[in-house]
Amino acid sequence: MITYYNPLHARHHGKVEMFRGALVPCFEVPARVDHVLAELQSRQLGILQPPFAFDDALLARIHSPRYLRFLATAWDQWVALDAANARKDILPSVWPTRTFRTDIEPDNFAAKMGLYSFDAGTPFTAGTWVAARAGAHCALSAAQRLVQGDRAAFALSRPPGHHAGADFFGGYCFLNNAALAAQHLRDAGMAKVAVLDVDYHHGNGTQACFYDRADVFFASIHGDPRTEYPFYLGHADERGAGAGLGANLNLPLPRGTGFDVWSQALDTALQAIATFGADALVVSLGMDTFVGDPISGFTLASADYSAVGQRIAAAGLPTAFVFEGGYAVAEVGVNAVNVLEGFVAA
Ligand code: OKP
Ligand code: ZN
Repeated sequence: MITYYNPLHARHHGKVEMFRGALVPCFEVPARVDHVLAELQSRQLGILQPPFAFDDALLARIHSPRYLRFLATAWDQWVALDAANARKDILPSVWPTRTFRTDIEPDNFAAKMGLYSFDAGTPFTAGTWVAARAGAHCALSAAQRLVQGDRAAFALSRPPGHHAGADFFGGYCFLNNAALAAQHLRDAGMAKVAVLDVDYHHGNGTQACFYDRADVFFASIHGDPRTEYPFYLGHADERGAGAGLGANLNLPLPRGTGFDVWSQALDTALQAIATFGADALVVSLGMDTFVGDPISGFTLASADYSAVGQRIAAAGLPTAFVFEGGYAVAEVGVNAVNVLEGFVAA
């Protein structure tokens, strides 16, 4: 399996995020991807390649032009406010909630940050744009590999993507890598594409990208949004809208859920994807379902991830794995590569 590794991922390196009323060190750190890379190399699983170069127009298949313009220029705008800002990450602090307008982009920089975001846990840093853009290119490259006939490919990158919507960042995510991969498969002629999101957190951004579409099925297994981030989306009654009605499947599970129940949800999701008749599969591969994850609440064990990979392989679809969350840094490499090795062995 070819792995497209983002050589610029460490350029995104947030210092702090807002958590329980305090600024705390970021959970989403460069070492996460370093551990996955080291584990891939030590098990000699597949071939590492840098991403292909893609035109930024492909990003606009999912993201709005004004949002992309903002991301590309945000750091320069921030430093132009005050040269001393160059030493600090950017965090939003004001947002347009219900009754406010979002059609007019404000001139004020803090107001723009809030317009294009939904939490204060996602710092924007000097290298965020170049890292996120190269990460999107990794996901597009993995999709391209499937178009060329490969059985599977892996996009190993950070920051993650599944919380990012057409025009907003949040949940450590800026560009929706999985959505971009799915759209790329559609644009290359695959009639029906499924996204399977196994990250602990609901992939609100991916769901929103495809909610009214019949050509991309979204299935997600995640912590119940009544108690778990991102809180305001991911309930079981969200089944799609308009032409997309029936093409969205949320399987929320309570904190404390273990592999017995989680794996039944996985089988339910894979059965729904088979019924949908997908031609290709994109997996949002979050590893924060692990028992040792510091910000999540499921109890999967490292050995369970081999079975996850085997079950996904049994779907028999060309599959692009896109790395998402997973914050038990020392174990994230073993766990992620267990999925990939389980897939390849099956
Ligand atoms: C991103 B992904 C801890 C509270 C939660 C946001 C979690 C984002 C998860 N600071 N903050 O889905 O793994
Ligand atoms: Zn997550």
